[in-house]
Amino acid sequence: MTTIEQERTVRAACPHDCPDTCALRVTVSGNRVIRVEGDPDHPPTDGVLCTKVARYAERTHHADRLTQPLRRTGPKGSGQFEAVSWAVAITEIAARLTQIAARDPQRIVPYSYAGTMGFVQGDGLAQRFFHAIGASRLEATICSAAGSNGLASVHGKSVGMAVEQFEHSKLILLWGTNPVTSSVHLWRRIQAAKRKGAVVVAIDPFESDSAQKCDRWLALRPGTDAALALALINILITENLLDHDWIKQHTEGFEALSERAMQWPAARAAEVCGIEEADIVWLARQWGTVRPGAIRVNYGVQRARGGADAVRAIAALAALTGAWRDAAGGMLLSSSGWFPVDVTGWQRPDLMPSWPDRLPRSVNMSAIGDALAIPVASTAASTSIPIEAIVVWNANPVAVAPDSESVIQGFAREDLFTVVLEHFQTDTADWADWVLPATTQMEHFDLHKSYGHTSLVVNHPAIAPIGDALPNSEIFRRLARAMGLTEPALFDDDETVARSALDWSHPRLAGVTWEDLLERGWASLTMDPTVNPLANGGFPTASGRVQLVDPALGAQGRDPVPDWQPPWESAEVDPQRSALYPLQLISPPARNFLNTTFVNVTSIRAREGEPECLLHPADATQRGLIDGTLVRVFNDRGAFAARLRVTERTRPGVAVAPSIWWHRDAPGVHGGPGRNVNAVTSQRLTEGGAGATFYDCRVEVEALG
Ligand SMILES: Nc1nc2c(c(=O)[nH]1)N[C@H]1C(S)=C(S)[C@@H](COP(=O)(O)OP(=O)(O)OC[C@H]3O[C@@H](n4cnc5c(=O)[nH]c(N)nc54)[C@H](O)[C@@H]3O)O[C@H]1N2
Ligand SMILES: Nc1nc2c(c(=O)[nH]1)N[C@H]1C(S)=C(S)[C@@H](COP(=O)(O)OP(=O)(O)OC[C@H]3O[C@@H](n4cnc5c(=O)[nH]c(N)nc54)[C@H](O)[C@@H]3O)O[C@H]1N2
Ligand code: SF4
Ligand SMILES: [Mo]
Repeated sequence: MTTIEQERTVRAACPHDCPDTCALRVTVSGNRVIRVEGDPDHPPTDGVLCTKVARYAERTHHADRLTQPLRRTGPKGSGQFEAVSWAVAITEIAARLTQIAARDPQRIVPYSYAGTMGFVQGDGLAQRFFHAIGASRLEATICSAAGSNGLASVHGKSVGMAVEQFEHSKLILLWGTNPVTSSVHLWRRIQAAKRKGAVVVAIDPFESDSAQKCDRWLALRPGTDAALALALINILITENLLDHDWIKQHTEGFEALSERAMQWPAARAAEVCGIEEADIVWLARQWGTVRPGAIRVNYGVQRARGGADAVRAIAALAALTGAWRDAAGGMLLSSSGWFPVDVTGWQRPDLMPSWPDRLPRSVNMSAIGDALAIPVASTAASTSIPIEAIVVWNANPVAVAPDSESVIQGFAREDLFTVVLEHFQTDTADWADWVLPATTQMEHFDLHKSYGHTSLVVNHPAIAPIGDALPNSEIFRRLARAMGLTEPALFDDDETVARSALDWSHPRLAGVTWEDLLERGWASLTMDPTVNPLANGGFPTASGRVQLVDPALGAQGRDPVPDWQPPWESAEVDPQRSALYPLQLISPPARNFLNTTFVNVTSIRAREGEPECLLHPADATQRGLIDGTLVRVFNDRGAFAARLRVTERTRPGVAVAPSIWWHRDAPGVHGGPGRNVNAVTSQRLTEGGAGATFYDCRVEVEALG
């Protein structure tokens, strides 16, 4: 007999690494997700979702979901595993970690990023666990480190204008960002502004889906944004398009910045950026005269050596014209600094053995290939403690970290103990000793902040776990117990962890109660979105002013005044490499994927087609290549195969490979295994923030014969 299950609706949050952090309504029947929709009452979501998450049922109930703990049976990387019970898995993993910790707990490295951005299933209990055992710390630099570092220099923290205000701006600069792809709700506001006559300018080497819809597209060379910003400042100064009053009251360092900008006449920047001098002058006059003016700068500008300084120079533009005076003026990189997060209560760094005096070493996740290169038998000094165990959750380093060949070599080490918590058998899970099935957002509780808006969003579980999957939080509780740890904070339940993440006495949470939040599913911080909170300064810097110059950088051996630093892989820094590999390669997010998430969802992947490499007609002709050819994109680090697209959407000298495909989805090169774009990217780090330099990468392209 079949019974018709009653449908119910559950309030949830999108867990993904996307500034929009949508509030979701999930329709469930029995233990099946039927539909996922945007919450019409949550202003930033406004009832709309991207195509990816609108298809969340397909991902949740995918036939390939991992449903049981798996123990490796074949050689590393062979993909041979056997299913075992949770009891066996936890006991054996705990025993091995205990053994390694007895030698030196710093030999254990946690590796996680933004598979889910929730306070509970992200870095909550997991960090407490690793802190308590004294494991190495992870420097979370793979995405936004350079930009955050630059922004902290200028603004003190990641604060900026309200996303709601963009629809009232008259001039919008989309600087290194493609919101049609990566922030669809912001794009809707920009469209509204356009309908009211706003001028929208894309500053991007690639004519992205957003750039195509802008009034102007300035196709600068990758990694030259600071040069452009300094030239704009130069013109603002020489043509006196400054807000002297605002500068005087709310900034510091104007003199030194002016001196620097005088070294950047438009002609010099035009040469460095590879754009027309007249376009620079036009843009400076627009920025200096049109109000309200808003800059949406995003992470595309900070994936090259000088990314932090690019953000600093761009942020200075907003200050110099007093753009902040207007509600719809200023700039936005990330809004996450508005949330009163209590990191100590949430992640409990005090559980580290000698906190706060001597902390365990930290490993930069953007150079994990190099970090894994040291074998356990190494006798080198303590600066190079070998990694003997790596525990991965919410991340897919084998596919997303730069310089894949070195990352894979590291994960292939026989003496490395690897545990991967996952939904699917990813490129990383392939190299694991243990694969543990984790619940998805549809199956666990969480609480989210956002880096694009200013409300908290709750995630209630919509269905029971698929198979034997467990939430990350529960897996770390069980490991802690099996390792004999007794600290009560390691066993807090999910709601307690969520509540611990915020400072509830903070004025921005005044009036927000936990009960309301649970019931409604979201709560806005108490900030008036019609008022620019930074109109009268009050930046979270030591002086409350915008720091056009950051004296503290001197002590770190960096220039206190922002300047352009040529990319690592440029003719200025490395002429030999630039001659061998004449093309700059960027690999921005593909519209239908979210990093490597969703690549294995059939209907979504069908929309992306196959791995592609875009080249300008001049570059294609020079190499005798035609559209549709299968090409090999390569340098001395590695190679990947892709379908060539010849198009004027990229500028001469720049190859574009929309990303991030799984390695296994790409055709192999010359009989080798499939590789994605990270086969060619480098482990060099940015000057500020020690971030990844994915778009600071030189390659050559040839037909895959
Ligand atoms: N659909 C989708 N959405 C996503 C993601 C995804 O993978 N897919 N990823 C999410 C994540 S993790 C992040 S961090 C954000 C990223 O969000 P954004 O940083 O806004 O990323 P994109 O939207 O790709 O925009 C980056 C743009 O920068 C351009 N660019 C590359 N190099 C340079 C440069 O040197 N200077 C300038 N001015 N532009 C440059 C690229 O061509 C691209 O169009 O998006 C999030 N949202
Ligand atoms: N070439 C190139 N490389 C890049 C970038 C680029 O632009 N170009 N972008 C970089 C950027 S901005 C980022 S942020 C990184 C992204 O790197 P990652 O954060 O590693 O992102 P994903 O590839 O989406 O992998 C997240 C994984 O977490 C898993 N996951 C999701 N939710 C859960 C959960 O609740 N529990 C567990 N256990 N697992 C979960 C998903 O199944 C997925 O496999 O990639 C970087 N790499
Ligand atoms: S990925 Fe972004 S736009 Fe899509 S549902 Fe999630 S938060 Fe919203
Ligand atoms: Mo990211």
